[in-house]
Amino acid sequence: AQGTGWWRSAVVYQVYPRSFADSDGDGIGDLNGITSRLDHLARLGVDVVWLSPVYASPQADNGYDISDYQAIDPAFGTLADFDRLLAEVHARGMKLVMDLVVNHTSDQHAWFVESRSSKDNPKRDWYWWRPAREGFEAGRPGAEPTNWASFFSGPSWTLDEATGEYYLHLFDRRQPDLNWENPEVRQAVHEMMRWWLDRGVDGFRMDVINLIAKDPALPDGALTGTAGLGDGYPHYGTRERVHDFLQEMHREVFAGREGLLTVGEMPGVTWDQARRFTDPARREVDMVFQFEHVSLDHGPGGKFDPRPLDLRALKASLGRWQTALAEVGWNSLYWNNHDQPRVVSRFGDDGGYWRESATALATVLHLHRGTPYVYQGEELGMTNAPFPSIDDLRDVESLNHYREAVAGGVDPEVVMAGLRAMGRDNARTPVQWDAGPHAGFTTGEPWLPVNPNHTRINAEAQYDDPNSVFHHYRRLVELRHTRPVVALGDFRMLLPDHPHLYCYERALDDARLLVLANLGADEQDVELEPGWEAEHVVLANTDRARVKAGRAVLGPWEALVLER
Ligand code: TEU
Repeated sequence: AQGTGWWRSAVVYQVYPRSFADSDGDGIGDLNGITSRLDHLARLGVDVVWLSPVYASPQADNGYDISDYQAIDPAFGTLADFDRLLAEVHARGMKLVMDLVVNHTSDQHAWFVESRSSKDNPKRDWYWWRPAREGFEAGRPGAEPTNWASFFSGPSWTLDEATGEYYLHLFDRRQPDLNWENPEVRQAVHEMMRWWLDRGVDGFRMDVINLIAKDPALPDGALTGTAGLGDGYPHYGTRERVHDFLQEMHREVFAGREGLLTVGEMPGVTWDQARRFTDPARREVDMVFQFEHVSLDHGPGGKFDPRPLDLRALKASLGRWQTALAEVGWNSLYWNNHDQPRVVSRFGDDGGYWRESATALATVLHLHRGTPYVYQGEELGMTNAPFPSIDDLRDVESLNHYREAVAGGVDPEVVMAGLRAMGRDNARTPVQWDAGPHAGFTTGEPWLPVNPNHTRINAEAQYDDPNSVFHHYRRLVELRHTRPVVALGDFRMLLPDHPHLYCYERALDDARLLVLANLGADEQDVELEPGWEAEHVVLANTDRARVKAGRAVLGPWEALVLER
């Protein structure tokens, strides 16, 4: 039922260009920097590089606000630099997947500049323009056409004084939403996608693609408790119409092309919806990024009010997705990306058990069924950063949240604590290549300071250490490439109610794989099913764990993989 997708045994590595490697000393990572570091990725053994946006952009949201889809931002280089990067990726036997950000453009995109210029501009209908709410004077609080909250704080509508109408932006006001109901918009996007595929790229990661189909009636959402704002999600998130758009995109762009990868980023998507999006027979996307497992530690006040993770809830969630997509569809597997705090700080222990917890979490994730994604620096065990004050943060989501929360009377130190734990800049500090100045990322001043722990945590120190986080990730990638049971085997969760152990079995024909991980600081004793012996251990993250007489004893954050 899975078709024969090559990506079932592949591992994807995400590059966030701004923070990967800077070749020209301006403090901002760039395409030539990425090209110069490709051997790092080849050494890790990954199959695909997903590049976060490098298109022309005012950088209000670090490139997720695009002003020209067919140009490279000068901060990142030129189209010639891009072609060279692509050729070098292909020369190493890897593929390159682009970020596709088409729920919205930048407010500086020529389409929006035209659209906002007058009410009768031919591109007016390319975006969502609406007058003030009936009975309200434009510009007054509450006059927004709907009560929808933006993902980045405040209302999702901004008044454009020139024409006296509001435009919709689910994210920042500098990211106006495209109107996908307009066929001209869809054709323009398809044409742009074909242009990149013709250039040789191997697919797309589609930004918030389940949010592109809005209910044209634009109803209000249920009140959320923040200053009259409502939850618009039911009216723009994962609506039936988005399946039409994705199937049309498949016909217009992907049909007849081989070897591509498409992954839809889908906030709020449920497993039953994901199964439809990724059913190969429906020709929509190969896999989706879901958010359930990275929302389990959100508290009553939302993502910036985190609570400790309950491991049982994590197992219930990931286990349910494994079961739901076992016969039809396909999972993507991730702990980290450019929007999430670093997993070793979030679900692990970035103090005393830094190496053990980084490698245990990696083991648990990578041996599930699905396609794993490694976010730059995760393979080095990079941690969250200190961020002493709000002046040290750059991310638009964090800055907007701080402004709104502090204006609403919340203690600034409480807000900072939430941002330190969950803010997106944690993922965006420069990659730690070596122990030298700015971690070898740049010869200039980095746009976001390097984490001071780079003197201890860096790539150079790990290449020569066979027990490093880097080599553990390398071995996990290798296991997927060499063991069909890792790529294709059935999944069975063990000990679902245990609060500290994460254990499961994979099975394909006669092959069995057993994963045992202690995600805590106390020693754990696991009783093994008959047949498992010490000689079956194929991977361990310490040399201390013991398998003997039908049991395994796992010390703090120890993980074992057995195979027979
Ligand atoms: O993110 C979409 C998304 O829903 C969230 O992860 C979001 O980043 C935020 O954390 C909500 O609290 C995608 C991109 O990955 C993100 O970088 C962009 O800022 C966003 O879309 C808009 O393009």
